Amino acid sequence: MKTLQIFLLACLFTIVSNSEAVAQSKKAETFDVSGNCGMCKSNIEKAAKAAGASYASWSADSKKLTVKYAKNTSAAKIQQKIAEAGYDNAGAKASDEAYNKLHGCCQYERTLKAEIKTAKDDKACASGADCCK
Ligand SMILES: [Cu+2]
Repeated sequence: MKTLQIFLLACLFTIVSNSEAVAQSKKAETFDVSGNCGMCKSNIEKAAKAAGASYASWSADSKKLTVKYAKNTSAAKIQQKIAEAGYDNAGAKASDEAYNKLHGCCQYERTLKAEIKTAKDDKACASGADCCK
């Protein structure tokens, strides 16, 4: 009888510690990702999942992406992948090349980039903006 009790206790312990490990290995994060439309939503979520996120949901209204991921990836990796898909986000900027590849309706205003860049931005100055003076 005592052996059975120990066995059951061991089982219970294993179940509890396993579920704790699962809970700890899953992280959820929400950050800004620029974009316009439903096509952007699908591109952004696809990129996040390609980077290893188990869950990705982007809102066109709030421009925020919520991801869930385990130890196989990180927020930085996910943000990098989204930038590679052409979308500026809180952790990484898209290259002009990636941005230009986006469908016309998806070429969002790059306000997030403007915030990150300094006043020395060549392109902004070429337009004769005040930052040149
Ligand atoms: Cu779009």
